[in-house]
This record gives sequence, structure tokens and C-alpha cells, in this order.
Amino acid sequence: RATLWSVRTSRPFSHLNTVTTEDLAYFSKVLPPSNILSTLPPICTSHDDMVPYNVDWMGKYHGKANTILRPRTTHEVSEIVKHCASRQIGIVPQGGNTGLVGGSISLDKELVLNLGAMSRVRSFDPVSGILVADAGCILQSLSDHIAPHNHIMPLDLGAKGSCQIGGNISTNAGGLRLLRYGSLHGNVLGLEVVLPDGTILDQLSTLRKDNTGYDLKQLFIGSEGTLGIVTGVSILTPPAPQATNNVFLALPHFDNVLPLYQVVKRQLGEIMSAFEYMDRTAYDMALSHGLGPVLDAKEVGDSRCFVLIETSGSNEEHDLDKLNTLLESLMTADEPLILTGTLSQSPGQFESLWAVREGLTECVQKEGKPYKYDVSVPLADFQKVVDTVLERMVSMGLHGDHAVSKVMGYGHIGDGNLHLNVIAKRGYSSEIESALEPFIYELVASRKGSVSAEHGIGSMKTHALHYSKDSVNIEWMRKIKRVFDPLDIMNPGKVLS
Ligand code: FAD
Ligand code: 2HG
Ligand code: ZN
Repeated sequence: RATLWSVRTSRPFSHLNTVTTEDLAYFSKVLPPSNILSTLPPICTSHDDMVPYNVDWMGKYHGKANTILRPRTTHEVSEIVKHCASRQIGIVPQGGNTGLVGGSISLDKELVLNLGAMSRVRSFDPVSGILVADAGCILQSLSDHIAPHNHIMPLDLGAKGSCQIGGNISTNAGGLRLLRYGSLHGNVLGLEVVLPDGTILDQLSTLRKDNTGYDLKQLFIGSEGTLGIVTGVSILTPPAPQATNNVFLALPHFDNVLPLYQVVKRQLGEIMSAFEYMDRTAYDMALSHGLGPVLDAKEVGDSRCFVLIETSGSNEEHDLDKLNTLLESLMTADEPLILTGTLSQSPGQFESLWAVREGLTECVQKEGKPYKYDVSVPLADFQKVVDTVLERMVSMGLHGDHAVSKVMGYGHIGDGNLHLNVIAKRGYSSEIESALEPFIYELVASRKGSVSAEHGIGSMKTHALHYSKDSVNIEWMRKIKRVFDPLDIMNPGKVLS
């Protein structure tokens, strides 16, 4: 079945060459096999072994790479890239392959350069909290590394067990801690990058302040592998909070969510560290997949919305005091904003409340094939966007198990980031896709939102970039791309089509 998506991405790259046996002979000189039996071979050309590198996490994007390379050092990356530049071979940098916009998959004959074998922590300073690591380190393993020193990573996301710090930086991943610690543009202190001609750009600074001219590293944060390959990262990690708590609340309807957000911000002040949202469809789906229940079903009644609030502070008693006062004032108000709620009573319960929110992406995946729209819209429009899309599916006769089984919204209220998920029960189809696009992008643009809040453009949204960036912006993005990558070998067809 030809979906609009596959039509869009099946255009061959006429300016690029395919990897030949001569190229492979060169790569095997640069990447000799390891003598450690358990490690994966650095070069993979077998069809079956390439499958995990050629299909994305959602199973939506099927790549065409005939070669996967797994270098172990920055020098090896540089030698590979130099060769690819001389031969005009396309390269897709790949981290944990958990991206949700088809950015880490080869569209034509580009090779995949996977960073998974570069997983060494280079240094950690427990005084400053500065961590320097290879780009291929898994996010969770970095958290584990610094935990004994009472530090945490400034970002956290459901894919932490597989995504790599280089992938996080290349997508400028947001996630569940952005409200508290801000974006990677602020937390990344330095990067080491192999540029598209193979030059190593060493910007692996550990300085918090450095105003010596243009801050080049910012260009690589969120550029999705189109300007170079991130091989090393210097990142500021915050001290672990001494007290963390969370509450899960049910609200009768969306109209109460923003007033609640205001009250919570005012009452919790500096200890509020997350304010996450999910609608009833998402909540019910999570329950049907065995997450929760975190609230009493009778008390939940026909609540339409749920929020998860987290606090992180340094004094358990003080934080609990604030939380209890907040909950009491919410429950005893003349016109209560919430119907019911629960405050976690143990580390286990704290985790189970988070599991309901963090587990949504995996539940969606089990339900069918998701169309994911990761958008920024004014907070007031969050639920309206979801309802409008649902109404459209119903009016077009596309709602039901024969087509779209669920339309739901969840996301990061604190960041103005809605995740609209539309689940195609029986698989992706051009009929569903054309009902959704450009409708959703137009809807977002009409509210002056962003068509990509935190997942990036990848290959999914190149055609939609203009809904959020005008022609002057896009032209300057193209100019920057040409300066770094005049041969267009670095992740071609991503971000800019
Ligand atoms: P990949 O998927 O391998 O690559 C992503 C992009 O980065 C590609 O364009 C690739 O070419 C490029 N890239 C990867 N590594 C490098 C490198 N070293 N140098 C240059 N380019 C590189 N995202 C959020 O923002 N917030 C969330 O809360 C969130 N939750 C998620 C939950 C789940 C369950 C899943 C599956 C995904 C989630 N994501 C989320 C998506 C998110 O973008 C990725 O999980 C993560 O940031 C990508 O890292 P990765 O190592 O898997 O990169
Ligand atoms: C999240 O916030 C991730 O859970 C994934 O960004 C969003 O599943 C999604 O659409
Ligand atoms: Zn998210």
C-alpha cells in the first residue's frame, strides 16, 4: 500500500553514491573487528542483522541502508566521514533509534553510522556536576553513573533505557524535566562534532561562561544530524533533589486545567517540577494496558482530564506541608477544580503515578499504528485541538475500528507542548493521512503554534516546516546547511527537503 509518507520519502538521492565493495574494504581497515567476542561487529551488511537499524521505534519508517557502521572512537568517525565525503556517500547518524519523526532511518542508499559503540563516560566532576561523555552513552546509564554522586541528568524521557545522549542533543529532546531544568540549549556546555568533511570540531568545553564569539555548539543542538555527527558531550547535571513527591488529579473538564495550573504554580512555587497532562481517552487506555489504577474509579466518575504534578525540593516535611495544604484547599473550595486525587505515599507509588504518564507512548504503540503530532499550541487550545481532530475523523467516517480507533491528547502543560496521537487500528493509510494532514498543521499554524515542539522534523515533517518557519528563516537554514555540508551527505532529506 502506497501511503503519502512512502511517496514522499521514496525519491532517490541522485547526488549520492551507494556503498561498494571497495568502500567496504576501506571501512574494514578503519574499523577492525573487536577481539571482545560479546561486542557487535563494527560493520554490518547482513540483511537480517540490519533490521533493527533500518526500522524506527514505531515501525513506521523502513530504511534502505545496505551498510551499518559502528565506530568506537571519534577518530574512526572522522576517517569514515572523510571517506564518505570523498566518495559522496550519504550518512545517517543514528543513536538509540527511538526518535518519533523518521530522522534516524536511511531514506535511500545512505549508510547508517550508529554511535552505540561509543559509550564511555570521559569524566564527571561531582563538585561542578559537569559530565563529559561519548555521544553513544544511553541516557539511563548516565543517570546511573552520576546517581552515587547525588546528581541527576537534566532531562528524562520514557525512552531513557534506549536513547543516547547524542540523540537527545541532536533532537533537542525536551521530556519530563524541562519545566524545572530548562532545555538542552542551556544545559549543554560543549560538544565534540565530526563535521561533514571529517574535520573534528572540538568544543568540548566545561566552562559555564564562555562568550568568545559565536556559540557554534547551539547549531548542532536540535539539528537532527544534518550538520555533523555529535561524538562527545559536556553537560551540566543538577544535584539530585532531596525530596520528591507527586500527585495525580482528576478534573471534570479541560476548563479547569489552566485555573488549576495557576493555583498550583502559586501555592507550590519553587518546588513544582512537573505539570503533565492527559485526557480521558489516554487515561483509560493506560488503565486498559495494566497501568494504574491510581485513582478510585467511582471518584473519577466521568472526569475528562488528569494531571500529574511533581515537586522536587530539599526538605520533605516542608514540601509535604505545601502539597497537603494545596490538596486540602483544592478539595474544600466552594467550586472545586478537581474531582479527586491521590498523593503518593511511597517511592513505589511515586513510580506508579509516573508510570501512567510515561507509559502512554508504549500503550499507544500496542493499540495500533500511531500518527503523532507533537505540537506547541497556546495552553487554552490544548483540548480544542484534540476535539477538532476527533470531530473531523467522525465527520469523515474515519472514526472506529475500521480506521482511527482513538484520538487522544497528552503532554507537558508546563511547556505548552501537546502530544496529539491518532491511532490507526488497522495500519497506516493514505486515506487517514490525507484527512489529518495538512489539516492539523493548518490548525496549529492558525493558533501560531509550532508543528514540532520537541521531537523534531526528521523526514516526517519536512513538508510541514513552512507552517512554523517563514521563507526567510527557511532560506537561512538552507544557507547554514550549505556552509557545513555543501555535498549534502549528512542525513540528507531530513529537516530540509
Ligand atoms: P535517534 O532516534 O537514533 O536519532 C534521532 C535524530 O538524531 C536523527 O535525526 C539522528 O540522525 C540524529 N542523531 C542521533 N544521534 C546523533 C549523533 N550522535 N550525532 C548527530 N545526530 C544524531 N522526545 C522528547 O523530546 N521528549 C520525550 O518525552 C520523549 N519521550 C519519548 C518516549 C518514548 C517511549 C520514545 C520511543 C521516544 C520519546 N521521545 C521523546 C523521542 C526522542 O526524540 C528520542 O527518544 C531521543 O531524543 C532520540 O534519541 P536517540 O538516541 O534514540 O536518537
Ligand atoms: C512524551 O511526552 C513523549 O511522552 C512521547 O514526548 C509523545 O507518544 C508521544 O506522542
Ligand atoms: Zn513529550
